[in-house]
Amino acid sequence: MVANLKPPDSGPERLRRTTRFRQLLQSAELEFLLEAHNGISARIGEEAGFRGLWAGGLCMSAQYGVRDSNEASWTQVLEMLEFMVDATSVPILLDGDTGYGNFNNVRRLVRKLEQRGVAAVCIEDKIYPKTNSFIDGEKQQLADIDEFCSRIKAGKDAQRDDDFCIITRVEAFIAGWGLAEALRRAEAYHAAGSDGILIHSALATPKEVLAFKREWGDRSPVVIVPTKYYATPTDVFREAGFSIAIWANHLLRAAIPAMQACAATLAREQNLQAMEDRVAPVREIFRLQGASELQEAEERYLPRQGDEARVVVLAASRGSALGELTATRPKTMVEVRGQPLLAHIIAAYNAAGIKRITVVRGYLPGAIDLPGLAYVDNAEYADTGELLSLARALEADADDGSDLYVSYGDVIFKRYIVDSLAEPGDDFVIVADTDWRESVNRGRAADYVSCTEPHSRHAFYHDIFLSRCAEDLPERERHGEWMGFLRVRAQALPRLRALVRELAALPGNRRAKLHQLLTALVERGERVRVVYTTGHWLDVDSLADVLAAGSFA
Ligand code: SPV
Ligand code: MG
Repeated sequence: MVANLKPPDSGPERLRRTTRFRQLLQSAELEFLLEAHNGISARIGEEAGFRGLWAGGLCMSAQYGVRDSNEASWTQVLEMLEFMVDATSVPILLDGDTGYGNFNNVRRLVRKLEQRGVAAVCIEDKIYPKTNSFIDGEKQQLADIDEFCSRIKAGKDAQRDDDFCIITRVEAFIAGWGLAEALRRAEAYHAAGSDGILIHSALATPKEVLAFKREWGDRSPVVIVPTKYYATPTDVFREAGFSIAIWANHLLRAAIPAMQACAATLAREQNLQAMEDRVAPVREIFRLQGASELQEAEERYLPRQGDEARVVVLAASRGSALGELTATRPKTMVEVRGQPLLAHIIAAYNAAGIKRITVVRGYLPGAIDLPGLAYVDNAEYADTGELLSLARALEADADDGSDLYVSYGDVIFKRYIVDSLAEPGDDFVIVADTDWRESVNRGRAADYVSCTEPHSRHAFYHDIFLSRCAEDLPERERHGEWMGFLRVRAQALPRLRALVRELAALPGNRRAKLHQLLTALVERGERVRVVYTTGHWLDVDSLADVLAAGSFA
């Protein structure tokens, strides 16, 4: 709420709030102020089209849960005003009660209000601590005229901005005095420098305020608060020539029955459903707070480098070799040690601090329903390969601001594998298992890698890069088995995207596997860093693998 508005008084196109309040006060039209008592109500009032707001003592006290008898301190009022000013761009007239003391308190108040961007203050001719005008008004004691005039004069002398306004409120009618006393006081306050008179009345008709206005004429602007004479048509005020009418308590009064009904319903029903369509959606709160501006600002100010990495898990295939086990779910949802393979994969990434995970589904997509994941569907999974699944995932998420991990949905692994992928600074990193003969012994298909150097104790000190990755690599060229993990640095993602798009568009590549992508990267001159490791992963291809995984995990 605060930050999504420009500083309201800045820029040549905007007049100061004080100036705009003075214009409202002095305009020939009848203007309106709406009550607001905190940041969000002020925001709502401005959005509705009000060109000024009334920070009323009654409602400001009430929102603190105290009485309108100066129980909230003047600095507590000031604190709330600061939020209201930040939340809005329209001028705010503070109901400053009696000025919270004598002339000295008023001049300090005026200085503080100017500093906080409050456009004007209204002070009433009673004694501190005041009581609300509608509670035993006739018993209320009015201030001595001369003493009250000293508050006005001190306030006017204290203001730095010529347009800051001090409205003086005549409580003569409230306290049971007649028109003559009201006029006598108004005249004295006018002479002391008051910018306008607020004439208050507790009658159900506008009789008193109309009589006052008739006698007062246009000596200075006259403000009214028609709370009690609300049935009066607004044209009556207009024709009488009042300057401003204040709707002094209506936002809070509207909120009270709504809150009471909500509280009673929830207490009774012990269930949220009964209320959901009668309360504002949470996103409406966010909107009023200006949450979107903060998101934009984060884009602008927060460094991108540390952005959280994300993972694409390729899990479209059924895994027919697992037979009955995949009759009702895809391979990635087959359980080992009481949890689907996918849950083990997620846990490994989560343990490395990575939680943005997208799963590409194909076979029985509805069966992959773990919470907290994003999903992309490859409807053509039955006759396409992993390259096409990766292409779908990259199309679905255009974010190139963070590193990307590509992982298979049927490969489980010890958590340190993610860390070893994360460590090198290279654009492309893969992990290769030096124990590749194990795959040969088990007679399963594997993606073999040929690298710039085989694994050895010396190789520990060297950077090793991929030369080629293929299933049919001659034995003498094999240095390891690719385990199915690829990490791509954010800065290299546009290049990966372009290559995947290009390869996926070739009709002959519909069933292409990821090892083809790795080899293509190398052929394009990309350096694919290889990290050698031994074991600690399992490619679940067969029932025997499922059993082995049971003990692995
Ligand atoms: C207020 O809104 O706090 C006012 C107006 O001062 S009234 O409650 O009518 O006194
Ligand atoms: Mg008040």
